[in-house]
Amino acid sequence: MKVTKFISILALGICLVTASPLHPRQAPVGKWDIVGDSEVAAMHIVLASYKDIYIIDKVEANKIKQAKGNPAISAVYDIETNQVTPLDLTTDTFCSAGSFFANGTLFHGGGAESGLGYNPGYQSVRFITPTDPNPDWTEIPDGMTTSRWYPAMATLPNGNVLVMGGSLKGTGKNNDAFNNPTYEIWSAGGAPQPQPVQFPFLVEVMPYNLYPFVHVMPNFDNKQIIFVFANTQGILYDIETYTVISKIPVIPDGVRSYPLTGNSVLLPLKPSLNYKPTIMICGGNTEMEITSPAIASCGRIDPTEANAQWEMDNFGGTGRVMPDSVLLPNAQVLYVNGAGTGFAGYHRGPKDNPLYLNDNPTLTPFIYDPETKEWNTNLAPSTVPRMYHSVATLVSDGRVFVAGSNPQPNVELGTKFPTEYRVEMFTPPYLQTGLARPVINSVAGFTTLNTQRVQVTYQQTVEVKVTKGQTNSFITAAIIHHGFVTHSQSFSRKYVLLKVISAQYDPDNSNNLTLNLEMPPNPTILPPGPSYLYILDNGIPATYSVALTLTLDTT
Ligand SMILES: *[C@@H]1O[C@H](CO)[C@@H](O)[C@H](O)[C@H]1NC(C)=O
Ligand SMILES: *[C@@H]1O[C@H](CO)[C@@H](O)[C@H](O)[C@H]1NC(C)=O
Ligand SMILES: [Cu+2]
Repeated sequence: MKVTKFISILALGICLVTASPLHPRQAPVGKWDIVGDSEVAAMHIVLASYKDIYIIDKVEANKIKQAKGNPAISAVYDIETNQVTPLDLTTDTFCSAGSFFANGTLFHGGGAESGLGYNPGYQSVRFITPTDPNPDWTEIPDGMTTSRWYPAMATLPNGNVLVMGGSLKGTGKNNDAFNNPTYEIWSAGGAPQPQPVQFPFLVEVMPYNLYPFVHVMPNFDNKQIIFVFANTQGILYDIETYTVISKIPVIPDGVRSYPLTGNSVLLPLKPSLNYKPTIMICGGNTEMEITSPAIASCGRIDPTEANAQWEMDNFGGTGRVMPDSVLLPNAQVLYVNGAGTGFAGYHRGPKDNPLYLNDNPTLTPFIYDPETKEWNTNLAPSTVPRMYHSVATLVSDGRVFVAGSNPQPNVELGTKFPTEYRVEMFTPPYLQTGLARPVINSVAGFTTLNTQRVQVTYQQTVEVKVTKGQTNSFITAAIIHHGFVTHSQSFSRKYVLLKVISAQYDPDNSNNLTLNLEMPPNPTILPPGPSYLYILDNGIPATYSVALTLTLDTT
């Protein structure tokens, strides 16, 4: 009887959602607030807990100092208090990468030359465990046998971390002398030290192969298959057999990777589509010219399909280079930041008369609905230009943390495009409806949520108790693995919609529901390690998402 009631409400919910059209001529939606000061320029960020964001910069004279007295290049930003606490590092993290091991430790590697009391970071690997009582970095300065500046990373289904490409030295675009067309795989044991594996694809896509796009492909054969894309091309690659499975056709309209930086998203994976992986690559530029307009196109493709072809659209009608994308809890994609012209790099010329390589900041966010393929461009613009070295990530309360922008070799303030320390939160339209938000009361029996991560495993049915937000409830659930964000990339990021096995109103309180949710089928679909559970009522996310750890251990 309860179930019947729920199903009829569910039908109503669907009705409500599909009946609400876009109103392009109404007042813009979404809201920006400047909430704090990052103190350390936000070149790289990662969500470390429901409230902490780790910031990582390059060596430069940031506002705060680390314990031993030199400028901090890493810090914790607390989104509840907007307070910043420095973290200690000894090697330069300039243009590095990161991804979580299955055991919950963040693996971080690569960087650049020495300076301001820091050692070179080209071969460094670094570890930090957010669940430690006082998390801080440990480093192995010569951890990698080879130098990597601008590598990519991805957490593999077995919980190891793939480190892909990069160059041996800092460079605008890559060149043959600096190219490092190899990858290596770090295991959560750290030993034995991995040896680089040759990867000819990174030669074929020269010179635009830095920070290649890497996505782990869902499958049901327990295979470690990645999609790798750089410049204008991509391949499917089987890691265990060292085999190129297929080549994907050239994407139309121009170059999509550094320094003609575009953005790549693995769109939400859905059980109803058997986790079919659609990748969307947007923006970029055609040439390294300051006045060159950014590419106003996106291509969608499922690289696992035989004879896969790009399906193109106009990126909402505006060209962007260096766009940042955010997978929202409601399965839509938010695009923020970026420039209308130019490419990634520092300003040229004297400080008092600089020539910026990227200009015409794109201040208006766009929201893309992967299902309808529609763009909502009628959103409130930010007032803060954020171009080279800016970042964005979803946080647990459904808002979006936006920071950075630093087209400067060293900290520079009071100029047209300064080292930007202001932190903004973007409130997406789903938090502006005035309707109540659902509340997650317990997950797998735990009620003290977010004080510790709830451990779950693949395929497990997990009981979740929620208080619904609305009269005509339509409950959906998703898990998001927030990636490591830098240079318009979110390494390892995944969004997986969950199967709702059952939903029952509690007998004594018809505002409360008990849900049974099925966790994703396997670690090719969602990487093991830290993730966040989002519950939505009619597309409005719960007050907080819940920190989970997906474990490979089924005992
Ligand atoms: C996870 O593995 C890394 C790499 O070996 C290690 O440094 C770290 O201590 C481990 N973390 C936990 C929580 O066991
Ligand atoms: C039912 O909802 C109320 C109000 O949100 C909440 O305080 C309470 O914990 C819920 N009960 C259970 C068993 O989850
Ligand atoms: Cu950079």
